[in-house]
This record gives sequence, C-alpha cells and structure tokens, in this order.
Amino acid sequence: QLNLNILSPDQIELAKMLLQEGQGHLFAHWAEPGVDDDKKKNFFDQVLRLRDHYPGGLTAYIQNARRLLADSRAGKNPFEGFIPSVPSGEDLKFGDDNFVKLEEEGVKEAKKAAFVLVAGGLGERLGYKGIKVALPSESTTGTCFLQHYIECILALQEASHGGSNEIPLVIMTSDDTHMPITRLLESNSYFGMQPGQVKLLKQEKVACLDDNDARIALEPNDKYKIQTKPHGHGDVHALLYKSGLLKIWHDAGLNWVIFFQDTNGLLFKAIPASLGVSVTKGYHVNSLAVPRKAKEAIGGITKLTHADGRSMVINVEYNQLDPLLRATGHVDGDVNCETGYSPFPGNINQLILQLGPYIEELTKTHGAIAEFVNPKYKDSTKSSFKSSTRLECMMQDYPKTLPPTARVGFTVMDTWLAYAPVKNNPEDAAKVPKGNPYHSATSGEMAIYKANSLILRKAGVQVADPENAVFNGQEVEVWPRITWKPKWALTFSDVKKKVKEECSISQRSTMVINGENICLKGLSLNGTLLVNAINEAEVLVIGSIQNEGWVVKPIDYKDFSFAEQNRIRGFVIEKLEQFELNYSEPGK
Ligand code: UGB
Repeated sequence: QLNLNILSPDQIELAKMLLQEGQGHLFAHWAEPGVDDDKKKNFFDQVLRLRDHYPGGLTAYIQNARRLLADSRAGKNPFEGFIPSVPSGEDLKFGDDNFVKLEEEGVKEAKKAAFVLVAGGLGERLGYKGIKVALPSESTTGTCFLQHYIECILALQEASHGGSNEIPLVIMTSDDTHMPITRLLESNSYFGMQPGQVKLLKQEKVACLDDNDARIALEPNDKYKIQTKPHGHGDVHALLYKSGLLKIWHDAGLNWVIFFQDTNGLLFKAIPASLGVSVTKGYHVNSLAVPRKAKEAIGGITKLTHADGRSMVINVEYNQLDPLLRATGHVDGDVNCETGYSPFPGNINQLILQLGPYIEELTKTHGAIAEFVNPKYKDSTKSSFKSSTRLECMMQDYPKTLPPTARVGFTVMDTWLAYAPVKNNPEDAAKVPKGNPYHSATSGEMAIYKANSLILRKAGVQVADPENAVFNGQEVEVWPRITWKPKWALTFSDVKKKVKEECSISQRSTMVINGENICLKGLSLNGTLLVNAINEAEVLVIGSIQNEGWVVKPIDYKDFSFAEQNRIRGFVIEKLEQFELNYSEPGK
C-alpha cells in the first residue's frame, strides 16, 4: 500500500527499517495508494522525529525494548550479582562552622555553574491542571516556583561575582509543558533574567509498545499515528548533549551543571553548601539527599558491589529497594534503623555534575541513560499487557555507565532545610502513613515557613513555637509565615549579618522581606510586617509592631468557589491588617 512516489528517499529508508524491525503491522491498515496520502506523510514525519530523538535511532529503541521486555518477562533482577550496602557521604549540619565554610565556597563557585530544571512532567500524582512550576511555592506572597528559582539563581549570580556574568538556566520541557512555560516566562519578563539566559529544551515522547516483541502501538482512533508516552527525566542528558550547550559552557570556563526538579521550595537553601562539597571533594557526581523513612516514596542512595569487584553509588528507586534488600539477606527489607530512619539516604534528585568529566562521558554515550520498562501484564503468563508500555529512564541513573575511577558522592542535609516537594494530591497525601512526609501543596508551603523560622532562630531571633493544624486531612505545623527574597539572604552568614539584635516573632505573625539591604534590630512582631525596598535603600527595621495580621484560614478541598491552587493546600491567607514599609528611593 505504500505509494513510493509520494515518499522521499529518507521515508523509504524509514519504511524499510520498520519492516526489518518486525513493524510491518504498522502498515497493515493503510488505505490503497492515493488515499490518505497526507496522513501517510505525517506518519513518516512522526517516525523521523522518533528516530532523531533517541540516541541510536528507532532501531536501537526497538532492540533495547525487546531485551528489556524479555528481562522483565523472565523476572530478571536488574541488580543481579550486586550486594547493597550503606554508602558513606557528606553529612552536613546546618549552621555549624563546616556548613558556613562550604556555603561560602559554594557561593564563590556559583559563577561557574549552569542550572538545569527538569520540568517536562505533568505531575499526574498531584492532579493539578496547570503546570507545576506556575504554582505558588507559598501563598503569603504568591511567588511561583519558577519565579523563586530564577530569583535564587540571579541572587547567586550577584553574590558570586557581582553579576558580571549571566548564570545559564536550561529548562527541559515536554509537549505538555513547553507552551505554558514559555508563556509564563514571556508574560513575566523572564522574572528578571535576560531572555537569552534561559534556554528551553523540549523532550520528545517515545513510541508505545503493544507486546513482548516490541511491536509499536498505534493510537486507538488513528491508524496513521503512533501512540507515544514520556520517556522520563533521564532525557535531559541526551538533550543537553545534542544542544551543544555543554561545550559552550565549558569554553566559557564553567565547571558545574546543577540539575533540579520542578517543585521544591527549599532546594536553593541546600545549593550553596552542596556545591561547596562538590568543590572541596572534587566530586564528579554529587547527589543531594535527606534522611529517608523506610518505604518512603523516594529512591535510596545505595552502594552496590558486584561479585566481580565492580561497585557504584547509585539511586535505587523505592519500589526496588525493598525487594533488593530481601533478596540479599536482609529479611526485613526496607526498614528504619535505630535512628528512626532508613540507613539508605533518600535521593532528592538534585545532582551536581562536574562539567569536564560530564562532557567526556556524554561524548561516549551521547547521553543515553540506562532504561527500564514497567509493563502491566494481563496475567501471570506475562504474555500480554493490559495497556501499551514504553521504555523509561531517570536522570539520576547517569552514574551507571561511569568508570570506577569516577568520583561519585552524595551530600545529606536536614529535610527541613532541603526537601519539601509538591507531588501528591490531597487524598493521597492524607493517606500517607503517620510520620512520613506528605509531599503535598500543604506540606510544601508549611515547610518553607518552618525552614525560615528555624534559620532565624539559629541566627538569634526568638521565633515562637508552631501550632498544629489540619488542612485537607493532613496534620501540619504552622510556623510564623516568614518569607524573604533570595537576594536578602542566600546563606546562613547572610541571615546573621542582617539580624542585628535580639528580635522576636510570634506564631500568628507574618513577615515578608522584599529587598536586599534590610536589617532587623530589636524587632518585636505580633501581626504582619511587609518591607519593600529597592537595593539602593538601606533599611533598619526597629521597634514593636502589633496588628490583626494575616490569618491562615482552612478551606474545604471540594469547595470549588476557591481556586485550584488554594484548594490543593486546604487553606487561604486572609489578609486582615498589616504594617507596610515601602522604600523606593536610594538612601539610608
Ligand atoms: N520530569 C520530566 O522532566 N520529564 C519526564 O518525562 C518526567 C518527569 P516526578 P519521580 O523527588 O521524591 C523522582 O514525577 O520521577 C520531571 C526520582 O526518580 O516528580 O516519580 C518532572 O517535571 C525519585 O528517586 O518524580 O521521582 C519533575 O521535575 C525521587 O527522588 C521531575 O522530573 C523523587 O523524584 C521528577 O518527576 C523525589
């Protein structure tokens, strides 16, 4: 049925390749020559895209799929021959001398870093209709995640070398997120970045597979369209390699690539010190980690040692850690140890890679990352699937192909400081076992207030204890709603410099610091204080402030009169009264 006249030589080659790879069924329902020619052409355009966006092309994809599907059917253990053990890494304590030194080192080095945000995921688990980076990280100021990330990078740029060089930001998008992220940036003047400073790299989806022979699946209602699904955040490496950016960065003297995820409002509090660790330890790969509760839905950083002598430090996903432990003599599997946490640190998927060795490795692999397949079988014969499947890959599997000489390490930080992602919808969050983190919009926001409160406490401010409250069925601590712009303080030393003499903040208070040169001296706050100042205004806030303040008011998740971004956190901020200071002229 192929009308060769309408096909280009390239398309004829593609057709041959598909036939050779056992994909003849793709043409089985084609109309006779001369009918549906446009659709046939579109089909080949799609095949071409699928070929060009996979390292090694579609042939490699189909062959990898056959191998992985056979392994999956045979129940092959992906860690065959490996014995897991607890790795050793850097364990940091917020605010001690070592931490302060590392932060200083990290800020200095930030001018040699590029940041890569993976934001291609739609966040099915969260169930939010919009893109996740547009969600407010907290609702006191309404600052969305993307704005917060960009302001952190700009503050690092300024602190690192007076802002003379732009720190690059790459955002990996997908068909689901590309347009909305572009619009979000454009309609907000890139949140202060230069438009050329931000590059978007769109990941493509991969072909779905109908059976163990890796026969490519067609859309149920379009016989000329291949069904596709996301390939996972591991695509970021191949995209970066193909973009040519790594070489440009290297030539410009950059040294580090820092990868991060879409919804962690605490993230940048951990960046300076962990970059400091990478610098002082000379790590090629540094994964950020937090103490992990057994069975918590984050991967565990594990040392895997093979009988043949190979060993690596790698993330083992949460669904694989328990079976791996049980299969290697740990009869109880993934359980907490005497500390109340799993002995395996939790991967928060924030990676700091040294650029030189990264380029060397990608020159060999072209960014291909070890993949996996997770078919849902119809029955125990594993001969057919309930629905089509596809290969997937994860960015944290990058170290799997590294030589044993590679310096792979990790840095563990307190969870309160480093990790509070927004991943789970309210119903699922409310079902999380007691003591494990909710990872919801509710907990993500409360974690920001807690971290800021604890940091101020450590700097000498008397911050009142939190109150407990329940929102969307989740019990959380409600600390004073304290927020500050990243340019006010990136590190603990910055905070200490700006908090002069004993200050106190009551639990019902809100404080928003929006400016660079604002110092607090003997402030006693019981209500809401907003300070806005341009960088050239030096402001000293002294005295006692008492007002009705802003109140955290519970709302019902199912009350559709509220915006979805409020409903998913289960509260709104009711603004009753505030004391607001605005300084828009230079001066003291
Ligand atoms: N993402 C993409 O950019 N493209 C994709 O195709 C898919 C995702 P999820 P996940 O932080 O607790 C990871 O869905 O994959 C982006 C780690 O594997 O939020 O279930 C997406 O936009 C796990 O080890 O998480 O789990 C988002 O920014 C653990 O660390 C990011 O990838 C876990 O995160 C992560 O996607 C965690």
